[in-house]
Amino acid sequence: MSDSVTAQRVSVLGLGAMGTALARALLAAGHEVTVWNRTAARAEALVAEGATAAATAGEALTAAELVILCVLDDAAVREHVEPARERLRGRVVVNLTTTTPEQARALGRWAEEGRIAWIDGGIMAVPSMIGGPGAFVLYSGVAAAFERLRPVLEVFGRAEFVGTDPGAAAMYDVSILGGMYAMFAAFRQGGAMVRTTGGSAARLAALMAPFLQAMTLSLTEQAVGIDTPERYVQEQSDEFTAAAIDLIDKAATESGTPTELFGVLRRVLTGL
Ligand code: FVH
Repeated sequence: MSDSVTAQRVSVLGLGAMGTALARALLAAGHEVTVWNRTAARAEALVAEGATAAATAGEALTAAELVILCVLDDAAVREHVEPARERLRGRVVVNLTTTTPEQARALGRWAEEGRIAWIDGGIMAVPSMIGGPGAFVLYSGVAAAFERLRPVLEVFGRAEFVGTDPGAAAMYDVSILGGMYAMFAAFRQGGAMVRTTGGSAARLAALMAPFLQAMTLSLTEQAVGIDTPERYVQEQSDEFTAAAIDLIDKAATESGTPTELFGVLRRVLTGL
């Protein structure tokens, strides 16, 4: 534990792959951790590492001022927090379960009515990255509670507060994931295309990765076009972009690979 961080009592509910990694990071940082999982056996390894197992979800929810939830989905969160609203009053609940922004907002409203400080989070990491340099977590909701507990939350990875709307973290989360899936779809398409010329997806990966990495630098510039379109001077015209996409579409047709991706790209990127 660093000198500036006081040991906190923290409860972690949900000990799947991610919840276990979160609890382990808290233990490693010297916090007093109570854990609970629906299937109790999953808590055993953490207990051997110093955690305390709660017998019920209700017990875990009231064992600490800071409660972290990392279960399957919104329904699983509600199943356990709804019966405990009175007992959660005055506590800080950080929900790291993936939900939609609207589900996060609804939980935020529910918590506010019960005087619970609710923070929603989106984990931008896989379990093995937790506590490492590449991990970051998006948070939104009650800012004062977040700032107070920031040193604890930073044990998971960089802590990025993105707004007081409880749905904000989930919205950034799904937007980032959307970017990832769009990239994967384009890579899959490209892999199929290069194979028709005797190439390989492995070679494409080696060539495409550094190029895409360089292209990500233009996202900040393109953000101006979305945030303040009136100030944006577009570097390439929509006609140029549409023609470039049409050419790729034609190459896909010639190679006998699917083309549906390119119609979507053309519409989204150029509106033409
Ligand atoms: N794993 C990842 O890479 C991603 C990274 C981004 C964020 N996600 C989200 O984190 C939530 C948990 O994910 P996980 O990886 O820990 O998931 P599992 O290993 O499948 O564990 C699921 C846990 O949820 C418990 N659970 C399911 N239903 C209920 C319920 N009705 N009541 C209480 N707990 C429930 C399950 O318990 P059990 O099956 O062991 O009894 C596990 O502890 C998730 O939102 C990801 O989207 C992870």
